[in-house]
Amino acid sequence: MLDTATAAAGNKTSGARSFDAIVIGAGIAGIYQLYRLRALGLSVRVFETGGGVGGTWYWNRYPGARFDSESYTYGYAFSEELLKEWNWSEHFSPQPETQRYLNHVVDRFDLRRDIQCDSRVKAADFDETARRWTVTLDDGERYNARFLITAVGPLSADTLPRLPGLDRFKGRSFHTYRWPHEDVDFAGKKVAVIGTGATGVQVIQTIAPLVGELTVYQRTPNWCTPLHNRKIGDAEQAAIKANYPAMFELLRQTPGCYIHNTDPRGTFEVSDEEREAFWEKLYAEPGFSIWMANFRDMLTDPKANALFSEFVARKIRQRVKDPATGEKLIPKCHGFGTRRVPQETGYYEVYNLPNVHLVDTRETPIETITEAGIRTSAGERAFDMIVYATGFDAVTGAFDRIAIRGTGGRLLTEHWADGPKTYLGLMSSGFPNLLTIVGPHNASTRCNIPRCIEQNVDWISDLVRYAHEKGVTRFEPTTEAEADWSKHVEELASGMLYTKVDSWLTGINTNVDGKNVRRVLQYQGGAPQYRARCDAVVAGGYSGMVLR
Ligand code: NA7
Repeated sequence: MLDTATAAAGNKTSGARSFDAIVIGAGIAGIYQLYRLRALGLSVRVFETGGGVGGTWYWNRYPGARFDSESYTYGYAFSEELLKEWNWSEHFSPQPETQRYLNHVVDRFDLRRDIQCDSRVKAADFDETARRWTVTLDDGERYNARFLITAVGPLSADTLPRLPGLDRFKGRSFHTYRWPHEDVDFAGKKVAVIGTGATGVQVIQTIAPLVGELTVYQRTPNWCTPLHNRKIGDAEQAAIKANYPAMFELLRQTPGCYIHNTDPRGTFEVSDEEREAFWEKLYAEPGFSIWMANFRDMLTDPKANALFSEFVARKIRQRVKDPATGEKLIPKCHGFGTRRVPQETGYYEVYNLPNVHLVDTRETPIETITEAGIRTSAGERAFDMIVYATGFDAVTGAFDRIAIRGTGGRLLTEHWADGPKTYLGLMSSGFPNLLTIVGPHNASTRCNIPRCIEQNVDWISDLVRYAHEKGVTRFEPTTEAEADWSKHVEELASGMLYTKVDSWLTGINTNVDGKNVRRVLQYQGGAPQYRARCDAVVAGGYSGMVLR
């Protein structure tokens, strides 16, 4: 039996069917987009699949889910009052607090009345005569609007492993994204976790002390580094708030809008002692400093990358008592930082516990899920629960799950069949009046995401206001501008080591047909450069676009 999150109190609204704008998704992006469009005096309806608001932070309620961005860098920056009144209790906020925060924002700005939950959009069709989008929900209800804005998130199309027998298992099983709303009791239970990405790591380190026995099925180990989370005391809280203006200014300047900035030195420009001391310092620092504030050539020079990977490998060997298990936990096929770096708290020490077992599924592949548990080539183990921490059809997956048809009835999935084609990662040719917050080719998925979301939303809101004021009823990028942007995005990524590695960052998902070819999904020039490109388009009178 596969458990799924049950819808919490829904709030289906009725009434008007025609709006100035429709937004798909009520996560961080959709909430802020609604706020901005409402301020322009537009009529807006937000459709949200979940039973409540929050997107990522509504669905991912698995044990141990928390930020890996510093909390105070992650909250919305658009309202000084909000910044002043909200206290983050930890440097890296746990999911329940983040969900409370997003609900607080929705209520504080009276946004809930325009958000329709329990409403999955299954199709969107552009009517060329009316120059409007018609949106169809799962239940067949239809709505229309001049502007359609997707705020569907880069990691919202969850995927189960492609294994036989998933439905046969008699115990409880969950994908981490579909975690039940009620508490799950792990006491004394035999639990399996499949998947060791950022999510699997958070689950594993959290439930290991609670369960009877834990078996981790690992296909590819990752380079995990310490999060160093801690509570925020009163004095620190006051200091963080006093520093907000300077901090947000810094976030505007760093490539990923984190408080961490790339070290300008090259790995081999310093002495061995200096390098070692620098890396020890990074390992002892909180958050993504080790990934974002490392030497400038860490993610482009294979030799620099190999040397630092060896440094992290030494840490893993020191922390895991059994040498054979330690070796299994050290990545051999990719270097540090070429996949998303999971941030951990005692993750490696979990494997020193007598009730925790590690199964390397490359040595002994999973053959099937059985009624009792999991069978690999080495035999069967019985479980009470199976946790699928098996990730997402990333970035484009959520778009693939909606039949979005532009001019001539062309599907967006067809337009993107050989890889995304976009202008600024915000629009595609042949899909007029459609705007994609955090779309492919956007800087957002390499970013402290709310910071880039705010930029996307502000840019989109300015365009919508411009169109509204000037009586523009149809806008879209030219095919030339789209081709140029797509080429620019590809060029920026070339030479980066991550492009040669399979992961969600390169659009690989072994559980989805057609997602076996590596793609460039992210704008790699950094957020400041991306922002400048977006601003230049506006300064050029929306250059590269046709406005009618
Ligand atoms: P990830 O990082 O995509 O991790 C998914 C994990 O599941 C990864 O270890 C996969 O192994 C594993 N997986 C997927 N399918 C299978 C099958 N069929 N058999 C065995 N193992 C499998 O997703 P997360 O949810 O952890 O993290 C997503 C992002 O959320 C994260 O980067 C943060 O940004 C927040 P693989 O590595 O593919 O061999």
